[in-house]
Amino acid sequence: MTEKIKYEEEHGVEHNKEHPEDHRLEQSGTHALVRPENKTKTPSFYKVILLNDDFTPREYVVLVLQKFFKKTDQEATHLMLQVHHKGMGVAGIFTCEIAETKSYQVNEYSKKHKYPLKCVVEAA
Ligand code: TYC
Repeated sequence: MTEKIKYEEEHGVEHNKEHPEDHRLEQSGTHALVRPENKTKTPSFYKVILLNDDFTPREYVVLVLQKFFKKTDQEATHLMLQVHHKGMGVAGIFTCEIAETKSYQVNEYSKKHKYPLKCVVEAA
């Protein structure tokens, strides 16, 4: 598989049969470029954004980033400080359902611990 086709598949770009590379591949018969009539929607991605506040302890934010976003101690500390200084930061990029779930889990977990830490979801 060529880099062009790999890129197209990963980014949900339709192959252009008029393009010499795609045309050649189709003719060679080594790649099936069959597309369903009802085009399947490629998943869109969503950012889970962590917001700064003045009350949530730094250590708790680091813990949340490790627990829900599988960050290492170093990554979590770096991101927490970035959020602390800039006001917000991207904790991760996921498909819609996973992004909403992560955000909900973090917000609920923080409510339970009585901290105002908040996550929001935004299209990537
Ligand atoms: N600003 C907080 C403090 O000084 C730390 C903090 C960092 C809070 C990141 C939230 O998303 C956040 N304790």
